[in-house]
Amino acid sequence: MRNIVILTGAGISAESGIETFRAETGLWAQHNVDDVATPEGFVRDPKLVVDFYNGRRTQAASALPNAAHKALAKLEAENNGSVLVVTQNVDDLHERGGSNNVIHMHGALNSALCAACEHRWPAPMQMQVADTCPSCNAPAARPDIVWFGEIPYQMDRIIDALGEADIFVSIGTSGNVYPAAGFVAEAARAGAETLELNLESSAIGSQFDKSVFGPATQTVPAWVDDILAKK
Ligand code: BV8
Ligand code: ZN
Repeated sequence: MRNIVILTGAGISAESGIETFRAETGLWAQHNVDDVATPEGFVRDPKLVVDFYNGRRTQAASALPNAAHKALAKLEAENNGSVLVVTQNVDDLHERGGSNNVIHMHGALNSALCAACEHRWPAPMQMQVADTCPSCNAPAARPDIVWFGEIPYQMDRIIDALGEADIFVSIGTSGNVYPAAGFVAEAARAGAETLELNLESSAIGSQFDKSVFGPATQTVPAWVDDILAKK
């Protein structure tokens, strides 16, 4: 039995055509993060924020899962032990690639959240600021996204899984955003082997036992084949 926890970031979806955040021409070069990804920004200009996520929802809907997403689904199906994907991504490419055990710690584009009663419902492709909650009727709809300063989802489940991991793999994340950037240390403390798969070393690259650099569509299927061969 071998329990595997995988943390993914924007890099795993890059080859599906979804922009990353911190690349020179990435999302944070085009938008001010304080305006579009904080609760304060949403209070100041809700339409700007809703439109930002409407655009990203449309982009994600036309993207397809790539070989890296599919390889992780194969790993989940064939590993002798649990496989949990903890993604910082708000697209649904892991699910469409075939993974079932996925935690969206930073929320999901295809979900809407009521700021008044916390009810969730499937987000329409184009949310409107005036959308009302189908449960309590309050005009308090917001994208179901964890903004800076908010607490990521399902932290208890993630910490438990890291504590039981035999292998922790970080794929396509720059290691700049906490608490996700702290997971490698948590997993190592619990005795897991740690591996980074990325185009280049991340901000926390030195904390991993091993690193493999290259595009996720190549490194992830190769790693999955390798680990399944060691069954
Ligand atoms: C919290 C919304 C408390 C979703 C996002 C000072 C020090 C330490 C921490 C803090 C601090 N000041 C504030 C904090 C906390 C803050 C934080 O970390 N700030 C940083 C910037 C300093 N964190 C928070 O506020 C979090 N909440 O801490 O709550 C708490 C926590 C736990 C328990 C109790 C209380 C909330 C964070 C949520 C942020 N939400 N955005 C959205 O719009 O999508 S963050 C944003 O960054 C995205 O969500 C994204 O998921 C996340 C991480 O980015 P990456 O995925 O890594 O993307 P990036 O572009 O950076 O990197 C891409 C990588 O891929 C690169 O390495 C590249 O080389 C690689 N790559 C590219 N192409 C490929 C590839 N790799 C392989 N193949 C390729 N083809
Ligand atoms: Zn409500």
